[in-house]
Amino acid sequence: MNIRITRPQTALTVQKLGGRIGARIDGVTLGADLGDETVATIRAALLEHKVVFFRGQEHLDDKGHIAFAEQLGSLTTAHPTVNTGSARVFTLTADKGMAANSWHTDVTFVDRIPAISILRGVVIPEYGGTTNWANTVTAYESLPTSLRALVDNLWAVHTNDYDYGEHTENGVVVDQQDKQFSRSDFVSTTFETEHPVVRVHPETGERSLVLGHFVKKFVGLNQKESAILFNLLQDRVTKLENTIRWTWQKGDVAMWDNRATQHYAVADFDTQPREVRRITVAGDIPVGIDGRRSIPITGDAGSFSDVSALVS
Ligand SMILES: O=C(O)CCC(=O)C(=O)O
Ligand SMILES: [Fe+2]
Repeated sequence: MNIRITRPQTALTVQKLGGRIGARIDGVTLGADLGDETVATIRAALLEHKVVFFRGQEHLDDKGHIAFAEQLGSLTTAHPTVNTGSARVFTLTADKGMAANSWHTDVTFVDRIPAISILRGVVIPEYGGTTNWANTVTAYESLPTSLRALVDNLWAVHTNDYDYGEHTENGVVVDQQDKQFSRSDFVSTTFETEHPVVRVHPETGERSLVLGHFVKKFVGLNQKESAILFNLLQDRVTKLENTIRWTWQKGDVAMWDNRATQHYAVADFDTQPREVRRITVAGDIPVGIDGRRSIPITGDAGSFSDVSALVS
């Protein structure tokens, strides 16, 4: 039976889970019509903690998931290139142990990087299949001044047509889950975008590192130099103290600020089935410290995400 909870959700609590990232929000039943105050509290917790987790949301179906997400902003389509059978829902299913097991920020190959990703655990394996998030704001803030000076004026080219083998131990295609869609689907339209390596967050004003596995190279550096610098900076992002690891239960919802985090799904659940579904809230085009916005080089992401209402 589907019970519509209409009680006022006053008992909402935010429990910090890690020193640099992560909080659990209790006392809220996600869905439509949460009310301005509840939505504002959730948004504030997200901006502060970068990823927030909700347990016990088994009642949520795609419709309720979408209705919840719409209260946080306008939605993107499911994905710029991959069709998983729904206009809005990006479904990731696996039973061969595949996962997005490489550190990334979602969809950075387009200019309009999504603002918020909201992921719901639908089928959860008995063991393994955790997801990790890293805080890209604290990663920037903890850089020594010498490295800050280096990255403050640096730009990077991001693409969906990168060398997947470089980022995984066995060449498994990242973001290609099981047999659902192939690498050729994923790169059916090639996107390339130049982003500042340091972006200024549109809501908090915080500076964060924009890196992750879609980075192809740094502007002005060759491949070898790019790889060395990428690894150096990326290691700062993924330092364990800068991360949080979530062990999923069915009905959990994880929501992350995609402008301030990277994430990594651990491919250690053998052949157990795993299914998670994502709804994505549109984001604006990143702005660097000097006020310059990211530049699309190849591909038009207009149909993925409409930024006309977001860009000032
Ligand atoms: O499977 C997961 O836990 C995360 C997958 C992922 O990278 C995403 O939903 O953006
Ligand atoms: Fe992702």
